[in-house]
Amino acid sequence: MTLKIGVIGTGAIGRDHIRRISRNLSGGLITAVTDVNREAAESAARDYAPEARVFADDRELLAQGDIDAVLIASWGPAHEQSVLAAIEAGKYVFCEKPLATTAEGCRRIMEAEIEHGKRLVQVGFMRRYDSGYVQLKKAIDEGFIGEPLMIRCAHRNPNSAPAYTTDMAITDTLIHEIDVLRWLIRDDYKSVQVSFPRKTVHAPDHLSDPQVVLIETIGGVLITAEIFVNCRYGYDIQCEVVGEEGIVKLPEPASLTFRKEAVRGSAVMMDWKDRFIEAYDREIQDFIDTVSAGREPQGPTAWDGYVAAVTADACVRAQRSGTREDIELGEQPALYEEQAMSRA
Ligand code: NAI
Ligand code: ISE
Repeated sequence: MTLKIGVIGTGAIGRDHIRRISRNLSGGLITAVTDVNREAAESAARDYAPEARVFADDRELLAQGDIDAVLIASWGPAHEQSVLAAIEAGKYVFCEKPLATTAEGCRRIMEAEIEHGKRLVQVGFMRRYDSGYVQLKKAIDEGFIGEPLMIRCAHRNPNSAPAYTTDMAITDTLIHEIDVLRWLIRDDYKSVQVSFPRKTVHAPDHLSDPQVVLIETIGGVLITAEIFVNCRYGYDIQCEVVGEEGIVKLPEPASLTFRKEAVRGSAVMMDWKDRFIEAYDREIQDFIDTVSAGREPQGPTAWDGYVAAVTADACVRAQRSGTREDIELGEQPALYEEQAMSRA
């Protein structure tokens, strides 16, 4: 079966997902697109999905589009409304992070899914599909380093967009670590604290950059996560897990090594789109294959989106308070239990 997909939001990543579904992946066909910027939707359809009809908005797309599933890649604040409308229409949903910009919004989505009676939603936390993180997880699950004790990680971007703010370092950027680390060590978070080292001259006035987040898990693992979005030199994702018997480290992405003019080196990627290209392909292929077979999506769930939102909220509070902030998740609904911490 070919899965007919409607795309809501055709900016940078929406357009890229349309390209990958049309050109690289199998089993999916983009039949409908919409964007508040109609020209963006028309151009994405023209370039990569000539069969797609362009709709005025998400409601019209859901009501009139010939679709089995939607892929939501609009601005974060618009996600909740589109996800809820898609669930109401009984469509499968692949939603880019964040699932919603508030924990309450994520709760409303879980309630709608529970009411519907089965999981329809997969959240775009693609790092769970990255082969490096998958290797890390396998080593940890097999006890290769014994019990994990500490994690050190870094999320660095060469530069930030003018509208990027201090709390976006958490809600837009650290959110990937927030999701992937709890999946990696099958543990949830207890508290967070944020510290601000000396600010780089390359950050705009309104942005505190870099930041260091200290996260404690319920099991007692201590995580230090650096976010540095004007590091200049590249897009660099680091993760090292220290265990009782040894350490494991996220592999560096494959890159040509060279020796030239008395230098031995290798290039550092500059763009997140390239660094996680395989992971984006895999997560969306998995979504297409699973829901085409009539099964519930097996990637990150609405509960995972909710946990990320609650944790991000605590980090933003910690940025402001300068003290430790506790994390309270409440009970995990039964609908999400069997999948807890699994995939991929
Ligand atoms: P963007 O700003 O390039 O594109 C967003 C698009 O959504 C724009 O074309 C805008 O006109 C459209 N839009 C806004 N509200 C809308 C609505 N109500 N209905 C339809 N279209 C609407 O942003 P970008 O970088 O493509 O990010 C989109 C989403 O994807 C964000 O939530 C972002 O956090 C996420 N993202 C995820 C990444 C990942 O690594 N998984 C990487 C980059 C972005
Ligand atoms: C962006 O929104 C993403 O999701 C990228 O994966 C991330 O690395 C970047 O820092 C975010 O701004």
